[in-house]
Amino acid sequence: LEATTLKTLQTELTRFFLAYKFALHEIETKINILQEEFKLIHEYNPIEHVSTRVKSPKSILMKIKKKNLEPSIEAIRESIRDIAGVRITCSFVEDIYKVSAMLQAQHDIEVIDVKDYIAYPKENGYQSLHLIIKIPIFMSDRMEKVYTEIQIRTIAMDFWASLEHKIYYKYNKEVPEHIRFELKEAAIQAAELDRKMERLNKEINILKANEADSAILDPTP
Ligand code: 0O2
Repeated sequence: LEATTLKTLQTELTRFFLAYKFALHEIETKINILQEEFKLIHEYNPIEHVSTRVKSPKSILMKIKKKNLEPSIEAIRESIRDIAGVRITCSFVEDIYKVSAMLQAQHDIEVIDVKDYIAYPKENGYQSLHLIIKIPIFMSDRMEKVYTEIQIRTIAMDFWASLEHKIYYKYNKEVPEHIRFELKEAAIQAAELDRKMERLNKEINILKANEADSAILDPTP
């Protein structure tokens, strides 16, 4: 290959990955703003933590194979929509839908697809809400709309998904039937735990609201 061809390819690849990094910066800023403002207005933070990652070239190659894609930058850009990934861990299930609605309401975010694996968990028990979006990023000479996948889940869903991911890798995808069954059972238990914590939170909130009401009616300390 000619030196100039290689140089062009290098620039193209650098730009390719940078676009995803910039998209993640944009979304992180949006989430920080929502978090800060929500805390101020509602005295409550629905987000436990946020992480981002750009998919590794190796994982991109694996997806090209899996989807039988043409190995070109254009095909990858259009067909692999989770190269930029954001994971938002929320406190409660209802927070997931609140955060999702707040993001979807932003005009520069174009919602391409919503996969609700909470209402419809995957066969193995996986639960999360996935938003596939496009976000514009502005560079010195052009604007580009970049696909990003936002996964929103509770701590319990994240705990399950992280460990399930590890177990699958550890066993090289040859997981025996009883392990698959128990993993699914664990996912159901994680969902039960979520419902229990949400119920306890609601009960406490009612107690707090009643206390606040009686403090107004009876202002004596
Ligand atoms: P990684 O290592 O997290 O990047 P798509 O090709 O994306 O349109 P797909 O793969 O069916 O089709 O999309 P889906 O179901 O939205 O899943 C995308 C991502 O969700 C995965 O990315 C995982 O991060 C997560 N995910 C989906 N299903 C599972 C699951 O059963 N277990 C766990 N632990 N995570 C899951 P990657 O690229 O597979 O992996």
